[in-house]
Amino acid sequence: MRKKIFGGETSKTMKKALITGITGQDGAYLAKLLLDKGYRVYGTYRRLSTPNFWRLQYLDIFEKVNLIPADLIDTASIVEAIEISQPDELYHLAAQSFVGTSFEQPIGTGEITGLGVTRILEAIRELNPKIKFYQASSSELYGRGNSRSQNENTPFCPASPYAIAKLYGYWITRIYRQGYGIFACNGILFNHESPLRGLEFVTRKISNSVAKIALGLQKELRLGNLEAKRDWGYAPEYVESMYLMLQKDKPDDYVIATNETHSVREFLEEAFKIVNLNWKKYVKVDKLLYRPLDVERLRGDYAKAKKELGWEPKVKFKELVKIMVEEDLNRWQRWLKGERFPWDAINYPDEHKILSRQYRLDR
Ligand code: NDP
Ligand code: GDR
Repeated sequence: MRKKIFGGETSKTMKKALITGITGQDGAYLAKLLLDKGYRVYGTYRRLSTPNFWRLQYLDIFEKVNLIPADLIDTASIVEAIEISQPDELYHLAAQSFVGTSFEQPIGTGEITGLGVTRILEAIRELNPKIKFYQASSSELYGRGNSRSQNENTPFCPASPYAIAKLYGYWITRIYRQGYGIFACNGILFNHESPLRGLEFVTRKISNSVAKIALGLQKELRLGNLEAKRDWGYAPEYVESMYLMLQKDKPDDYVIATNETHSVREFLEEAFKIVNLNWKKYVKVDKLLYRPLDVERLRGDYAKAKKELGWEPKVKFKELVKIMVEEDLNRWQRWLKGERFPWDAINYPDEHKILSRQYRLDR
């Protein structure tokens, strides 16, 4: 057994949470939720040449969280993060989370998104098996299965290197729960979006582009498969389900979703409607943006979460699109007036500048 060390002064009653991936969309919203609940919040972040704390700054919680450098491929750094934070609850959100990139970096995705889970569970097992563990599982596990809607008993049929890495994470979580008695839960979350979503994901790519097109800053929007259907919910509500899972008496796995499904095409229509423009005039389908294999349709049945966690989605599809487009419009308007604030959009390169494996296959 390793020697345990204790982090900064905390009152005995104050709960402590460690969030891996605190710089990501869910990490930031979860940190805010837990701070509001009175937790002492620690979060791991990766050392980058330029800091990436804009989401924490955007939510005005940057000064309130405790940051620990750690990388999922470096076991020692994970052990260190747990030793420093001594958490009651560990929310494992860090991952290479973009399905498109997993086709470009299948091995790295396996290391980070798959094996990274075991590195954390092993550290918990060795340092303090009483730590409650949340694993960020995904609706991508269902992949290309053919059920009309998916619940906790639906068979998995992963369709990307990302999904198969998440499948490994899902099962290793169950194995540590059953084999070692660790309080470990899988939240099988369907797509959830927000103004803090990364710009490479289709919803935010659309909301950001619609805002720029409406303001005359962009001429066209290139997209891949418009027929893909997803069950899209609102991220701040989804992180609440993570917290609820770890407050139960027994660990279990839960689907978190809205039980609605909409296509990328519908998202486009709705988003352009908000700025009174006809999407057909601006959108081009680009086959380079198609994935080698895509998930066609997802719709999650969250009945178990409703019954056992009392969790339900409130923001549905149209409201979600509105929240995202209006926020991106507002940001670009503020930017044009000379206001400067923490924000990601100005740092992204145009997609046509990115040369990928698909680009080579196309030539
Ligand atoms: P993001 O991509 O926004 O955030 C991912 C986080 O992981 C970032 O903080 C990122 O750091 C960190 N990270 C990436 N690689 C490493 C690494 N090697 N070592 C340490 N940290 C790393 O994802 P989301 O917030 O949207 O998602 C959170 C989790 O939930 C992910 O595991 C995702 O796969 C899963 N998920 C997400 C869903 C969604 O719809 N959002 C649905 C279902 C599951 P950095 O900021 O430095 O890049
Ligand atoms: P997804 O999200 O793969 O479902 O994974 P994404 O928004 O990337 O894609 C959704 C669907 O839109 C289609 N699509 C495009 N996607 C992107 N990114 N860019 C495009 O230009 C484009 N055109 C069409 C895709 O082909 C796909 O069918 C997300 C991530 O958050 C995962 O981490 C998480 O596990 C799942 O949601 C649930």
